[in-house]
Amino acid sequence: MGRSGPGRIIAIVFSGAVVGVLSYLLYLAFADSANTPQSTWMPMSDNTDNIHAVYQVVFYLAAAVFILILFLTLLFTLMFREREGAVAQQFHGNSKLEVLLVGVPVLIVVAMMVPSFKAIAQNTADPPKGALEVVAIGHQWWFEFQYPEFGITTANELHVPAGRAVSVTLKSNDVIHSFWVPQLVGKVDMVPGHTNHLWFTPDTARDEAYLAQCAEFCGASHANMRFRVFVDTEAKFSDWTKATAADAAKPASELAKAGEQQFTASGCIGCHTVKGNPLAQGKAGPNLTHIGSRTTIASGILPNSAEPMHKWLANPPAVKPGSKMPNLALTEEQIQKLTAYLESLK
Ligand code: HEC
Ligand SMILES: [Cu+2]
Repeated sequence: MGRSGPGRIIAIVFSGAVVGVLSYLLYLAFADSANTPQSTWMPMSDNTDNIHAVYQVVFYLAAAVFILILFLTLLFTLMFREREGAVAQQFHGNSKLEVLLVGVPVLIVVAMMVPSFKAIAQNTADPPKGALEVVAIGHQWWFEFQYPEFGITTANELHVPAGRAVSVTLKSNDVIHSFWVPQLVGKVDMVPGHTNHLWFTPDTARDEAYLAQCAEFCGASHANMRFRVFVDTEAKFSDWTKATAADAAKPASELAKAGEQQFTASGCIGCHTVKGNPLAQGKAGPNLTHIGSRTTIASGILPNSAEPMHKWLANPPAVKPGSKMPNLALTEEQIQKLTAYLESLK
């Protein structure tokens, strides 16, 4: 192929086709991941909208650079190769090209920098007045959530109202964790002895929870340290705060009553709080006052029903490696009582 005439056209078409097919295959490989529950391509709050605005600029610029460089590399390899009647060509000291090669990357960097600074300023600004205050505390390997305004302490399932800003104070009880709800708010670390802040305003209420997880390696069960965020309507959120601030329901069935006694006898009270039960004031584990109303247990890794609860109580570290809740060697009968009691804590 020559540097002019039909040879050049063949080289252009061939390079274009190869790069086109390659780009399309890459697109196919990743396109579907945009529709997964933890994809950042579906921002659902002001905070993630701001991040996504930057992400799109960076992504599409990077895609354009990738495609162009790939195309030119292939094209020049074909056009300027060594073959009969032609030597491989090298260029030196082309000042126009050099200005272009410095100028274009500078423009690209500026194009990414401007929206980045804008998003950083937006997301680190003070939260709007009247924001809902939440304190989130990272523990190995679960999340504690406190709502000072309502006197609520709960774990692993955060409820927030749609359309109202939520201001989260982040702390850690042990090592560094990171708070991340891909569709609602970007990562911010939870650092022991230091307080961080973030805020976001969820767009709309929906029944399905937003999946979230610790985003900073924090030990054996880091990957099992998940949580859920429920974005409720104002009315639903208000019902939830009332129900959750209340004392635990009194166990009704005989089995559940026996479970309440077992809860004391087995020493669960030393690590867990059940509001309304003066004996159960422990703080080392999650507050279990309304554990029966939650959708999941053990920081979102098991659904909340009798069978998984049974499995958890039988041997927590087997479900969650390294779990700070020890295997208490409970008998089958004790587990059944405890499960009935815990599931009754609505
Ligand atoms: C030494 C302290 C300790 C004792 C004793 C203890 N737990 Fe726990 N428990 C924890 C910790 C810590 C967790 C959080 C584990 C995790 O998710 O990694 C936990 C988690 C749980 C959970 C899941 C909570 C949630 O938010 O999903 C339940 C239910 C539970 N414990 C019940 C019990 C019962 C019943 C007993 C008594 C038989 C008991 N625990 C004894 C520390 C303890
Ligand atoms: Cu972690």
